[in-house]
Amino acid sequence: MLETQNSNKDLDGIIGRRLLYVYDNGWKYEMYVKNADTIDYRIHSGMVGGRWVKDQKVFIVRIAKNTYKISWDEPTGTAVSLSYNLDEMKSHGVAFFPRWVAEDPMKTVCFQNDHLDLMRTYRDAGPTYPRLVVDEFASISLIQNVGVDREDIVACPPDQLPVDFLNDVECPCSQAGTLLDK
Ligand code: FER
Repeated sequence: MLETQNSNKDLDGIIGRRLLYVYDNGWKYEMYVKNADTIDYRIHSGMVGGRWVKDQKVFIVRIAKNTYKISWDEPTGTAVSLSYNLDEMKSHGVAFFPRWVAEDPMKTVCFQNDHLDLMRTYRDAGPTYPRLVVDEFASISLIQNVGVDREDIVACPPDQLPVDFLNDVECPCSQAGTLLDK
C-alpha cells in the first residue's frame, strides 16, 4: 500500500538517532532527531560552520526501508530537505539559501535560539533571490541511538564536541573519529 501522510509513518528507525555526516564538498554536519517533528543540529564546518540550532520543527517521512527524508524551513528563510539511507550510510541534502545568507553567511553563525527575532528580521529584509542551491551527497560516519527528547545531546557549540561521542555506536564506523578533527 502507498504510504500517505495519515498512515503510520514508521519513524522508529530514525527517531532518537544522532547522525554525523560529511558532505562531498567537505562540510560536516551533526543531526539529532529529537522526536517525530523536532531536530537539534550543529554545523561543524562549511559555509555556515559554527551555527547550531535546537528545537527546529520539521517534517519527517520514511520513503523506503531504513530511508528517511527530513524537510523544513529555517527562520533565516533557508529551506532544507535531507534524505538519509541508513543501510548504505549515505545521505543527500539540498539547502536553498536566500541571497543574504550567501552574501554574508556569518550572520547566521550563532546559537540561533538566542537570536530568532534577528534571523526573521534578516530574512524579511533580504535580498532573497537569486537563491544559492547547494545539492550534495554525504557519507554518514556515525549513527547513535541516544533516545528521544534529550537536551544534553546538542547542548554546546560545535567547537566543543562532547567527549562521549563514540558511546553506543550502532554501526561499524572506523572513520567516525575524523569528524572530531577540525
Ligand atoms: C544539513 C544541511 C543544512 C543540515 C542542516 C542544514 C542538520 C541547515 C542549514 C542552515 O540552516 O544554514 O544537512 O543538517
